[in-house]
This record gives sequence, structure tokens and C-alpha cells, in this order.
Amino acid sequence: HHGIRQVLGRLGVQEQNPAFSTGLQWGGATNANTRAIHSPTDGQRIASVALVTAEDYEQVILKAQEAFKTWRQVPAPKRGEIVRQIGNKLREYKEDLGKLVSYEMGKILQEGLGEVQEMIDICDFAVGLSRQLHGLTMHSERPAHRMYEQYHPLGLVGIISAFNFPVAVWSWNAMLAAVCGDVSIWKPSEKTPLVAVAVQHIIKDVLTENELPEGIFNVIIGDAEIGAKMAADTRVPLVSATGSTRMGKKVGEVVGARLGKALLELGGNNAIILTEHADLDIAIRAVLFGAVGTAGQRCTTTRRLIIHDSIYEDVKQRLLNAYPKLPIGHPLQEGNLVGPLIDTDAVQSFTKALQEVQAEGGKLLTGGEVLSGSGYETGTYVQPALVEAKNEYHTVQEETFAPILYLIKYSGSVEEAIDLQNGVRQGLSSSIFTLNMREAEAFLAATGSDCGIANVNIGTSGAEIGGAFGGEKETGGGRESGSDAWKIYMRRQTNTINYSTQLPLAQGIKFDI
Ligand code: UN1
Repeated sequence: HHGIRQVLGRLGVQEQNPAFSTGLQWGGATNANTRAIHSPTDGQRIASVALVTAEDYEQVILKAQEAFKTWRQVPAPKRGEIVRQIGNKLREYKEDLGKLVSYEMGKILQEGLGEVQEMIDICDFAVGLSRQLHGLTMHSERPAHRMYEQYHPLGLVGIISAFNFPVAVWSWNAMLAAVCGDVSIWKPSEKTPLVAVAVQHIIKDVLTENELPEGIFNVIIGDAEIGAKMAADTRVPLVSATGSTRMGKKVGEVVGARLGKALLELGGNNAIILTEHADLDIAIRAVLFGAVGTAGQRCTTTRRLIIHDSIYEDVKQRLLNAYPKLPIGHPLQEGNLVGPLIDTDAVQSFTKALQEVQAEGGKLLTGGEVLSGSGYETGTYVQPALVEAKNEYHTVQEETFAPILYLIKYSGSVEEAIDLQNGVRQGLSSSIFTLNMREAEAFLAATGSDCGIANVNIGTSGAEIGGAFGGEKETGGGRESGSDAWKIYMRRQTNTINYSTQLPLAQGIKFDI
């Protein structure tokens, strides 16, 4: 069926998969505590994984600490060379990995392949970066003094990733951490551990071929409890976590309580503004990809559409034409654009949100059904929903991780639309469609969008890896991936060197005996 068994074989995913891997060594296979992983696409059992115990965790940390002692001494460009090899291997396995992402998580193959491409892209980025971990030099206020800063490896980096991007978001973190001289400990979502197992096999090959120490890249498969353990662990100076705001608040609190560093990439409630000057042909395409792509399960998914009343009916009609025609079905079946939700819990959240928003006065325009019948036996496929709503509705204020698009009308100037766009607790991604430069610039100004990502004539999702990715407010404030996001993976040191025969004090202080 879709050649999945062969894909698993080529990727080294077995019937029973161990609970952890310290780079070269896999362990915990005999652990009695195992979990079967079923595909949301057809309900088939794919394989099972063992879950880490507290002792396994301890072993992984010790191996990681040991590996760090070696890895931090490898010159950064040489570390980049290892990442280059990882990138090449990912290219080799792109098709298989993309398929497994699609089958285990449920996104369509095009998006599965796109996710692997993000991994390849961040590898390339990290390779270049490995020669550009620059600090600044400053002019000392004292004569014959030199002042500069340098970035040193930080240590162990914990990476907690979510089911919706089961490998790409890990790679943003792990590849940057690797060139920065850190070792990483990855806790993939317990809903999608198999593609993590597959990726770890690829990493293992590269480590073996280069005779590198065990434990530069580690994986632990477990539930929230093991994530909480890592968050509390002072041996892990940085914990990067992607997922819900609820999860992030917990992780952030625990990491904060020990004054560790947390990089949080949490929920979004992303809006597209359509002004009266929007090019609707491109706008509607962006809205569709943003709202129903990945079945509404991206943190960047378009959840709100803020539409000027002069074009409201036109936009509504265009969406009402498109929504019923969406090809929904098995994500490995070419032509389908919408796959299943991750599980039936997610379907319940979808249904519940639709009930609640209607109780608040929202109007369901189309969609909202849970599909049944041939091909939909799992109960995980839903018809994406369009709802007329008000921004202040409780339901609209929440992130429901499912394909629900709220249509919100505005009648005044672009400032009114921007206020609506900013009028939620989350602050990840945002966009405006307009051909009017005053509107576009107002949206990008200090008084404009309050999000970490703000686009013009591009949707909210599908960011490139070259920019810093993340958002403000309840999105958690972290930045991953491109730009200078690497800095959080290193410790900064300011160095002042006196090459004179005097000891002048800064600020001109006199302190002579
Ligand atoms: C996520 O959903 O957690 O911008 C990440 C995007 C993708 C990454 C999404 N490049 O939609």
C-alpha cells in the first residue's frame, strides 16, 4: 500500500523501535513500555516504539555530556562539514522521508517533501553559518586595550518538537546547534516518533563514517513527562520547545525557574488582511493554502481573514466556490490537497470549536463535517470550515489546530484591520494583501502588525528558512532557523585585553594606594 513497507525498510524503521539513540547506540528496545503508532491516513499500525525510562534518560545525558567535550573542540567549519554530509544524505532519502512524514503525520506528499526540503535548506544554511559565527570587536575606552566578543558552544540543547512538523523544526534547531558546537537531545512528538527514528539512522551513518563520538545527536522517545524532566534538568542549558501555548508555558516556567534558556515557538492565531486594494486572484490562492494546507495544522495556518466590506461578498463567494471542491483524502494519493487530522481528539476539537462559535453567534457557511465512508474510515478526515465571525468571540481568540477559517469584516481604514489583526493573544504570523503602498507600509510600521512574521501579498504560512522564525506574545518570543537565530545556541563572552604597562580603570576611576 503506497509502498510504505519498503520505505520503512530503506529508512531502517523496524517493527519494534528502541526508545533512544545516543548517536551510534540504540537502546531501550526491551523496555516493556511500548507504544504502537497508527497512521492517521488509514488507521493502519505502522510500527511500535519503546518509551524511555528515567535510567535511559540518564544514560543519554551522560553520553551527550561526553560527546560535547569532543564536539566543542572540533573547529566550527569542520562541524559544518558534518552537517553538509547530513544534508547530502537527506537529499538521497528525500522521497522516502517525505513519504514517511506524509504517512505518519497525514500531510500531503507535496508538503512532506517540502518539509524534507526545509531540512536540506537549513543544512545548507548551517554549513555557511559554520564559517560566520561572528562576534563584534569594540573600541576600548582605555589606551592599549583591546575589546571583543566571541561565541562559544553552549552545551546540551533539548529539542521538543511537535507532530505537525515532525522533522523540519528539529532540524532548524539541531543543525544550528551542531555547527555552534552543541550536542542535541531530541524528544520528538510521541505522535510521530517513527520519522525521528528514520532521521536518526541517517545521522548515525554520518557519525559512523566520520568516526565521531556517540551522543552528538541524541533522540529520546517519550511522553510529556520526559519533556518535563528535560526542562528541569540543569545539565541542559537550552530547551527549545515547539507546540501549544499550554505546553510552552509549562516548559518556560520550569526552565525559567532554574534560569535556563528557553526557546519557545508556540501557538499562532494568524490573520490575513484583505483591503479594498487586494489582488484577489493571488490573495484567494494564498488564503486557501494558508487555511486548508496541512489540514490547518501549521502553527502558521491562516485562521482569520479580515476583509474590507467593499470586497467582502466577492471574497466570500470565491471561497464558497472553492471550499466544496477541495480534494480531501489519502495524502499519498496524488491530487488530494487535504489529508486527515492527526487523530480523533483533533477532530473533536474541530467539531467542538464549530459548535462553540455558532453558539456565540458565528455563522457556519460551509464545511465542518467529519467525513465517513470509503477512504474515510478512520474518522480523521474533515471538511474544512468557513465561518462568519467576530474577532472578539472566545472561540476566535483561541487557536484550534484544525481547518477553520473565520471571516471577519472591517469597514474603516487599514488601521482598523490592523487593530483586529493584533487583537488576539498570539503573535506569530500575519499578512496583508494590498497594492496600495500606504496600506502595506502601515502594516509593516511600528504601529502595524505585532507579529514575528509580517508579509505583504504572501500568505501567513510557508516561511523560508532564511528568516528568523517565531513570534511574540503567547507565541513565546523565540526565534529559530535563519538570520541570527543561532546566537541563542551559544554563550557570548566579552573579552578585554590590556597590553599596556598600566592598569587604567574604566570610567576613569582612581583607586591608588
Ligand atoms: C510550524 O508549523 O511549526 O512557515 C512550522 C511555515 C513552515 C514552518 C511551520 N515553514 O509554515
